[in-house]
Amino acid sequence: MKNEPEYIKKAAEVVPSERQLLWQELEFYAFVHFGINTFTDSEWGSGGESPELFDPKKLNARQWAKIIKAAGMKAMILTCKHHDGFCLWPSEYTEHSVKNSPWKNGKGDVVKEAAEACRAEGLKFGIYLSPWDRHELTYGTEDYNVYFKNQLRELLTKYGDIFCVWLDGACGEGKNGRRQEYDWNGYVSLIRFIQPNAVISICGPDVRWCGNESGVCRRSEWSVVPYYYSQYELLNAREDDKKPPKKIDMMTLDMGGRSVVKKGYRMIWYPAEVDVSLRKGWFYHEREDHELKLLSKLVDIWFNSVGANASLLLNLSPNKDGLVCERDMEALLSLGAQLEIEFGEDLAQDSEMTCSGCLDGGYEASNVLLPDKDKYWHSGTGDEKPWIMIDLGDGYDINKVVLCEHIKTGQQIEGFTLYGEFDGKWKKLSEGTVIGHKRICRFEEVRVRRMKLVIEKTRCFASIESFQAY
Ligand code: FUL
Repeated sequence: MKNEPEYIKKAAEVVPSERQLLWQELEFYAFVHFGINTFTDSEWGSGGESPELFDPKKLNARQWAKIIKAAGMKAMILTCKHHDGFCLWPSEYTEHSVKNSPWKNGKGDVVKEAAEACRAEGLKFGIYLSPWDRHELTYGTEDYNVYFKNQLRELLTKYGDIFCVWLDGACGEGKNGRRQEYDWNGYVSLIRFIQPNAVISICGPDVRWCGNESGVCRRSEWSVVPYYYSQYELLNAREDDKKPPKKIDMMTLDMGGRSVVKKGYRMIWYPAEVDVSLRKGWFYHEREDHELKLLSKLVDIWFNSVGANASLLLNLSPNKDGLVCERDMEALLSLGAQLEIEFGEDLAQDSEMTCSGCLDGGYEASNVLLPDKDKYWHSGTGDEKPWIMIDLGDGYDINKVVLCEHIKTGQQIEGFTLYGEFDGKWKKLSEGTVIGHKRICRFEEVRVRRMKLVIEKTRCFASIESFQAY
């Protein structure tokens, strides 16, 4: 029996909610930054822009959705209202919206078009609603909370299923700016009540910001982290002396390792999301037409997030016409094509699996080859270094192994080594720390028949839900 301290056992018992599990499956989805900034060529609008400026004559949300799908993404999150307060839907609660724009004679609704396009393409749809609002006069008073909840209610009731509500922690009011006491609990209750399956990201309890906007996550991206991280952005969004204490740092490298768990904090399931833009900025600017990320960079970002126990939120910036321009489209389609090539055929499918041992009652090693998410290998709790071995039946050229932990039973694995057998000797192919929802091990292509995954360190037991080889 593994003899671990109580704090480790407790951390190992933390599991995701049903909505987090559903979200986790998406892995790769799109942000769409579109709004008044698209027409003023800015990133942060002042709130003083005239709705008359908004006129995306060729707007085609179906084009966005088709590109998103072809790039391999599973959902779209639209900036329904950015910091400038301009609403992409005809909100009842403000005049600052599409209803006072020349686009479709004020009869248009971008949120509706985007939500419908997503459904037509089989994508999930999510909303970004900026808490910080530079236009709304009630901002800074209790009335703003009423306003914000009214808007949330509109968005959560009129556009079908919403998979995510993305609440941004940014605020640029500065020292002498307006201060808003946000009713976070009220927002959460409302969202839970209307759309219980929606995750609330960033300023919310379900999905954590990875800490940067450059597309990198940690070597050990723990999904189980101290509760206080879920409060960081809430405090940050106020922009005043109640800013988060310096010692809470969203950029810290170790968010959930043993040295953190040891301190006895309350731990929660709070997995990471990497948000990054295809372009330099979030909104479209012609001057940035030459600053798109290269395919190799995008592929790296994908592997280093989706393949490192984080999800990837990649941003598209439709232009003034309301279209994703040609070069952005090409970049995204190439990414989709590249991912298809990388994951053409899972060579592990018909293999034979053996292991160091397993828990009785249907937890054998061969489960890792079954698509059923509830079938997995469970090492039992007695083994210090459990292992699982795959025999592909013949030698195959392989450069990637995909590993998934059964996160429904918590995140347990702290370290692993992957070996390949060459002339009867085991050679290291890859090693790593956490596995979590997904870990993709990439290595120089080798011809190999047998591979062995050794779990070097785990909290209570080891579980593997899926083992794939490409
Ligand atoms: C930030 C915002 O200030 C940016 O404009 C953008 O929306 C990004 C995704 O989040 O906090």
